[in-house]
Amino acid sequence: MKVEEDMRQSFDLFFVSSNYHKYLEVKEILHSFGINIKFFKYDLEEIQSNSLKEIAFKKAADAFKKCKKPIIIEDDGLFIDSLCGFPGQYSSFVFKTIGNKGILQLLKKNRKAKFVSIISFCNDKISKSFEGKIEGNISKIQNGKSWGYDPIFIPLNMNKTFAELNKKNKLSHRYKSLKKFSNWYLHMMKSCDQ
Ligand code: ITT
Repeated sequence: MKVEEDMRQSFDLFFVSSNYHKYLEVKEILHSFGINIKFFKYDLEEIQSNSLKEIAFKKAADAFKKCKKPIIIEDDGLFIDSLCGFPGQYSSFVFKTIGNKGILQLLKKNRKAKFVSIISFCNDKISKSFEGKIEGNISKIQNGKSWGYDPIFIPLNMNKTFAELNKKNKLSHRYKSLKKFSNWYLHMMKSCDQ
């Protein structure tokens, strides 16, 4: 009953992105926390910055200006230790250019990496961000069929890539940032109602 109430309260929330794969994961994860979202497909403006948080903040402002409803956006990065954090904030561009094949060719022994997700919420009064991280390693070859870097990222203490795991949405960087967001959002919606 409580979850149904929360879902009704959170109905008018949009996920703004050009990436449908991200939307499907965000939708499934938020649904498990009792929050419904709708997709607003839009190619967000991305500033050049070393900070994912700053990029996310600007993306959220751009998304709210366009959508004119409460929105969330996400900015992600894959940070590889031996490449001094590359591709990091350039993950989208690097995937479209050299792709997983190119990344694998750059790596030798040290394969440590982490995925970072920043979820930013924005409405007419509030702008707020939530971060989630997952440590792991880059595989030696691509394993499994999925989107983005999923076929080459192995979460720490596991032996399968994100593409091969069926529980990705219960442990990913995205799951962690959305969990923090959901706690805050449901609390805020509840206090607005009182
Ligand atoms: P937006 O329109 O939402 O910005 P985008 O794809 O450009 O979509 P990002 O800038 O956040 O999004 O891109 C980071 C890139 O990192 C993304 O394009 C994927 O290639 C990759 N990526 C992010 N999260 C991933 C995940 O969970 N699994 C695989 N690849 C991921």
